[in-house]
Amino acid sequence: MSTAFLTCPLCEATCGLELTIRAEEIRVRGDREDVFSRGYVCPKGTSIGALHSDPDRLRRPLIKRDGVHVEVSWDEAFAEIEARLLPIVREQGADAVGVYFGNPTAHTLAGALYLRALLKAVGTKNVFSAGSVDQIPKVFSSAYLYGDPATIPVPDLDRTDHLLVLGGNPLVSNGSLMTAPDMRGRIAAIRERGTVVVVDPARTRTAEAATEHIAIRPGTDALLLLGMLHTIFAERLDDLRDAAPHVTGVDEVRRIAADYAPEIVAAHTGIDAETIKRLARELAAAERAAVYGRMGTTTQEFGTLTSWLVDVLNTVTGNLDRPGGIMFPLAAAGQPNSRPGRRKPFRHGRWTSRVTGLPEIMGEFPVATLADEIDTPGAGQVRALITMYGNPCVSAPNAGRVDAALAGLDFMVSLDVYLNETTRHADVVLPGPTPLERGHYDLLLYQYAVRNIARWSEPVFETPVPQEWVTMVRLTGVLLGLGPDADVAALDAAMAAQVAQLSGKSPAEGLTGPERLLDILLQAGPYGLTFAEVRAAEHGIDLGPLRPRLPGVLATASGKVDLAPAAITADLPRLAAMLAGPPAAGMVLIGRRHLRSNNSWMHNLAALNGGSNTCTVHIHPDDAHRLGLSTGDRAELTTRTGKVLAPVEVTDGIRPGVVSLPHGWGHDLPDTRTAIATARPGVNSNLLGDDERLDVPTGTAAVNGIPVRVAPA
Ligand SMILES: Nc1nc2c(c(=O)[nH]1)N[C@H]1C(S)=C(S)[C@@H](COP(=O)(O)OP(=O)(O)OC[C@H]3O[C@@H](n4cnc5c(=O)[nH]c(N)nc54)[C@H](O)[C@@H]3O)O[C@H]1N2
Ligand SMILES: Nc1nc2c(c(=O)[nH]1)N[C@H]1C(S)=C(S)[C@@H](COP(=O)(O)OP(=O)(O)OC[C@H]3O[C@@H](n4cnc5c(=O)[nH]c(N)nc54)[C@H](O)[C@@H]3O)O[C@H]1N2
Ligand code: SF4
Ligand SMILES: [Mo]
Repeated sequence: MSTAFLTCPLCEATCGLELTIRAEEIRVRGDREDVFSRGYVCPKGTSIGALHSDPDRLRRPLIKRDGVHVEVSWDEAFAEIEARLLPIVREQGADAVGVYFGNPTAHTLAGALYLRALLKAVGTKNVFSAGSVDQIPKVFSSAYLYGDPATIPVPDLDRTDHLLVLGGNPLVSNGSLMTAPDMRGRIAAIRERGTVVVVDPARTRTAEAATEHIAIRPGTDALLLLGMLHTIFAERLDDLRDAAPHVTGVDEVRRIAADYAPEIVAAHTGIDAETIKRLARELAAAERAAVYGRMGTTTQEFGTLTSWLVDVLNTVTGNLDRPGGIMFPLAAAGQPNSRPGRRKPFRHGRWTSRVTGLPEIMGEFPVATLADEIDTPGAGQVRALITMYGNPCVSAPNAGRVDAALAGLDFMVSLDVYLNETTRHADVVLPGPTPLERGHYDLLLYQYAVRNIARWSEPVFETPVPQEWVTMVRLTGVLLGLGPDADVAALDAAMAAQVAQLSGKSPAEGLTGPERLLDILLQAGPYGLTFAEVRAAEHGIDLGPLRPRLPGVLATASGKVDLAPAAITADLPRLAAMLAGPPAAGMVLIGRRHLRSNNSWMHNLAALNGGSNTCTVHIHPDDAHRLGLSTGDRAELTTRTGKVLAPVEVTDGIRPGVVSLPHGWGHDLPDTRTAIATARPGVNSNLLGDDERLDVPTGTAAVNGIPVRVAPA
């Protein structure tokens, strides 16, 4: 029997796990000595052994021959990629190759450290990621407020007395853009000190644990927040406190809010004016308050405006960069805003997408336009695709169209561990190690942690497949024209030498790969740690509570927080037009998550796919009665792009006029290899997702608030 400690890479909470390994059996519990998670674990974390042992998991590369995926050697796989991908680049140019990377990229060191070099080697403008069905509006608004897309303040959960959550369900999701294990415990602690208010069309678990739940009409959060701002200015409750010298644009925000009196926005939001005023007064009165918005505020039609207004409210109530308010974490490694020296202010739209003219943001186009780029002939048409750690056939809007587009490609290669809805289209599939077979450090997520933390976790088992960074470097070599057997060690060493030179730090002898890069980044980081020190602390290193970082954290041209950037306020007329029209009638569709799901890819574990984790339509009793639907009936949901049939669950946990359907299901497609998921497939909610309903400034898909027709099947 042996014991091992591991950072769970399955969501943003970064819990420490303790593994007990006896022969073939792996038992998992929370690591009670973890400096951050202190023993907390969720059902996904405890399934990490089952994930490691899943018989459906790919352990050899696959090539599609005559429509059937067969196992091949790594050399054959890379020879095939070279033979089929390079001619496309040569004949049609680099833009003919698209790249899509998905969510787990952010949860692995390979993704965090080796993706950029690969994208550079491809040299294509057609880069897409799951970010554009997720957090990009928050990234964008932060980039213009603070100057850098990675500079996103997080609620200082452990010291706040008043938390206002909009469109987030951290008790189920375990938190996002807010790395904070044990949200249940943290929310309970806030309630002991003060108040938690949840604004959500659904009465989620988080809403149930809160002091108050406000059931807003989807897509109207920007109006609610403007109504609150209006009250704060009208009643002279605004006070920036210590942030005041570092902020410009307050007067413009005041002018903007003047048009949005609570009485004017009430009908659209479904929240009465007195409640809006009370929410504003309570926020302003709290000594330490934080407003936090997540998926429901970003993946909706006004994602950018809403994300921006969340921070505006925090700022004018004196809660920016203040203990108990929203604060900027100081990560130990790899955080752009802790690098010394002047950084260039953020810009977007340096180029636009070929078919829909959408602006690039951080070198990416919205995934909502991926199918356009594949389907539309002409110079620069995407004819080959590289996907890694992603399942756009399930996760992207108008998924049916994405699926058809991928089927029509000339060549596709996927780095993935399952043969699923997306990778079934790949000509070559390259698997990677399990979370138990690779070293891990949460380079990205610690940049959003509610406490400053560093924790390394050592691989528990040897891997039967190459480490993913090795596969990525080898693929990079192919694209650089070095052939299928490029010297991975030499390429890696060259990369490390470059990073070392830029930072003036030298890695310890004997390290290679991500460990070597991490060593350099840690040494160059604000705490001057070394990889050896972090590795030695198997329960992590606590670097303390968040500390004020203004103005040094800023990279805007003015050197101040730009509270009313034109790139954002330019979208206000669209909101005003919505407000000028009548409050929306008709039903709308939103999404939901379950504690035992992880987007589209963990339904193949029996312990997670079952019980209350069901793919059903939640509908309010009033709507169900009107439509003649009861629990267990099947409903037909129809939108502009598609139609699905799913069982109904009548519940007063959802607002009238709104139905919810979880995403990540629809596992009944042919040619996949996920037996357990396929046996209980659910339906793909993104067949209903509209690739034309976007948050306009960023092109992020509004997967929430989709007009839908509901009828008995
Ligand atoms: N309607 C609707 N759509 C949504 C959402 C929603 O709320 N509603 N949520 C959106 C959000 S927030 C996100 S982040 C996206 C997610 O969108 P995606 O990232 O496209 O989808 P995932 O389901 O996370 O797929 C992850 C893929 O990575 C693979 N994988 C897992 N571990 C590894 C590994 O170690 N190595 C490799 N190579 N592959 C691995 C899995 O097999 C799977 O194919 O979905 C978005 N889509
Ligand atoms: N168990 C589990 N955990 C996960 C994931 C998972 O799939 N399963 N996915 C991970 C990923 S990739 C992410 S990005 C995070 C997401 O983390 P969260 O954002 O915390 O999770 P969601 O459940 O998407 O919460 C969005 C909430 O917004 C509400 N909502 C929808 N439309 C609106 C609106 O217009 N206004 C308001 N105010 N609310 C609205 C929904 O009802 C829902 O409760 O979770 C992560 N953690
Ligand atoms: S909350 Fe997230 S990090 Fe923690 S055990 Fe669950 S999946 Fe893993
Ligand atoms: Mo996400």
